[in-house]
Amino acid sequence: MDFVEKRRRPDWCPGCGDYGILQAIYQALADLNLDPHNVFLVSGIGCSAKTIHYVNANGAHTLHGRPIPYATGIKLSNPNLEVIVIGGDGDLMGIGAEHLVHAGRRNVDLTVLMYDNGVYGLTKGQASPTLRRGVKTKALAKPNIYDAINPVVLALSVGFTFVARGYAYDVKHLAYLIREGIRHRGSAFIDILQPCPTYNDVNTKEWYEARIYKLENDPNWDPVVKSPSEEEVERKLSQAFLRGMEWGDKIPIGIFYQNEYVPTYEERILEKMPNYLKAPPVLSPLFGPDGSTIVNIESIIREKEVWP
Ligand SMILES: Cc1ncc(C[n+]2csc(CCOP(=O)(O)OP(=O)(O)O)c2C)c(N)n1
Ligand code: SF4
Ligand SMILES: [Mg+2]
Repeated sequence: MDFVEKRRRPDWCPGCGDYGILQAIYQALADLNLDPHNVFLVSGIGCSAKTIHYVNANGAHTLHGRPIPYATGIKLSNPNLEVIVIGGDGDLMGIGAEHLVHAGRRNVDLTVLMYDNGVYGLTKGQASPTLRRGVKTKALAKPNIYDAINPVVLALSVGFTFVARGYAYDVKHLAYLIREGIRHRGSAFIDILQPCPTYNDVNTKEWYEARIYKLENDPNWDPVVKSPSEEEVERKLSQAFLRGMEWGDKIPIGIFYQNEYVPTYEERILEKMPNYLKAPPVLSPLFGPDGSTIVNIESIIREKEVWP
């Protein structure tokens, strides 16, 4: 299938971390040698959400907070696609937090990339749910009075089976994390520390680079669950939580946890519909040979008594 090349150019502010993330996405997709027509990026609304227009693949720019349900529908109707969710920290930790929680429980084979800049960039710098209490960025009149959500700890708590954190300006390392997240069988969550030089003058490039370190530089760090034993899962989760809590003078990046022994949502469906992968909904014909619709939605709706 020919794919029309998208030619839109990024219009993020100079120095925005989103440029680094975009490069890492390009690198990861190229490394995996994925065909553009087999990749689907789904974003919410925000500066981060514009990413889908700059990648030569399928894309949907949806509603603020709703990229996860949209992506879940795409993946379940066509399980052969690599579906990647692009969301801001407002998108995924604020208005869409409930969707993130339930994505973890379901373990749908999605890769969620969260652009974590501590602010609502597109709407001019209000505090996002990841901004720490007491922090006053230049866009805030007074210091933030809310406590912050820790995205890594939240993702671990709700059942994501791959949890990592990257840094926008370390493109090579971030590309590696995105690649591993896409390869992972199950729901992957990557928290991406992303400087926003326009509105967040606290968590800057210099601030991060004085603090971040790589988990994998510790030769004893092993985040991957290698057997389905409860003891091993508990041990790997506990060490992931402990490292995930670390924030301040030292901030870890890398893979915190990976477990492929949890059945994916697609595998759970297979138990009920053995033909699901061979004949997923996307391949079901909508029209018969005479052009009439095969699926009569009205009768389904009436049957369920949605309409009187
Ligand atoms: C339902 C709804 N509520 C509010 C908005 C306004 N709005 C647009 S983007 C945004 C916040 C974006 O912040 P974030 O998700 O962190 O993305 P960033 O711009 O920082 O990348 C808000 C509140 C909207 N578009 N739709
Ligand atoms: S407002 Fe911040 S996040 Fe948005 S494009 Fe500018 S620097 Fe990037
Ligand atoms: Mg944001």
